[in-house]
Amino acid sequence: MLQFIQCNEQNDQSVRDELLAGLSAAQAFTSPKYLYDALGSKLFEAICELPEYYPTRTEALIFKTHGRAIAQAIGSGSTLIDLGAGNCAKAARLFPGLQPVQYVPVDISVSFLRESLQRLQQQFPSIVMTGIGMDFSSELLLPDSVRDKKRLFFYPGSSIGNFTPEESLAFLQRIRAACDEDGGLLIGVDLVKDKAILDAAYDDALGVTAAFNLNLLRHLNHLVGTDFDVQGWRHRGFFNDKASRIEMHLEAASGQIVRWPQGERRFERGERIHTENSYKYTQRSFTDLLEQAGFRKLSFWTDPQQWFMVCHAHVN
Ligand code: AVI
Repeated sequence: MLQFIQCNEQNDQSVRDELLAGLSAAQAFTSPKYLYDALGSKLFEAICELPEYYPTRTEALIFKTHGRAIAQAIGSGSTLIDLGAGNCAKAARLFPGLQPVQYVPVDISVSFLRESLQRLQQQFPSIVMTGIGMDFSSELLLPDSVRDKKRLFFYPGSSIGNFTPEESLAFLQRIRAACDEDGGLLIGVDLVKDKAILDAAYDDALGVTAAFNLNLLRHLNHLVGTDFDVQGWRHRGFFNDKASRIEMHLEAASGQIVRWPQGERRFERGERIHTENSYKYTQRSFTDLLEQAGFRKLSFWTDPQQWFMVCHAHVN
């Protein structure tokens, strides 16, 4: 059985209001979710192929090496809720081991899920599949057609790092609240490591991450009618070890006046727009966060270099 549901769609005016408030702030900023228009999503896929960007392949290695132990820790028959499912490929690799009863991919737009889910349903006809279009970063109200028994929330790729620690705690608490006594979370988390490795992963030699970051300006021009000139801006991506996070910024290469229908702003040379954070954790700091959110019985799997971690957190 295959079903598609669109939940909370943000309207164009509230997107414009949110973006212009960020661009007009003393320290300009935008939410990382605006990095992902059609081209941005393709550029992110290209990032995942880069030699410098270790998270994707390291997480895949952990699932390959420890897949059996992970499936054993979780057990079969779950309601697998895939947050930020994209093309559903990562979750599909878990189906043989986990044997979920229902698969619920969630992504910002339900139309994005349609094609992959139709293909997957043909491959796994016995799994009930319910695609949901929802921005789950601020609320997690699942429709009644999602079974409430043994929910397993799947959040791979270290996307939790793109929330601030406060947002992460609130997000994990919402997941905890949406689980029954047998529920849990399977999550990928990027770990603190040598600064040179982190810096290279977010400022690669080919300039793909730079293109991904700069493409935001084209997306903003489309969404709010700004007239950003991409050529006038430079990508900055580096590890801030005090805050334990990668920071991505766009820096004005020379003085820039940016205009939009009801306003404008001048950026001096060197002034920045903060476009993304990617927090890096230690096993200890992430354990604290999970315990604070109310999870118990934690299991961890990592790679030989301890660069990345997959964690299963059970409710009881
Ligand atoms: C999606 N997210 C986990 C990526 C990250 O590593 O924080 C986004 C990214 N930004 C630059 N490179 C990749």
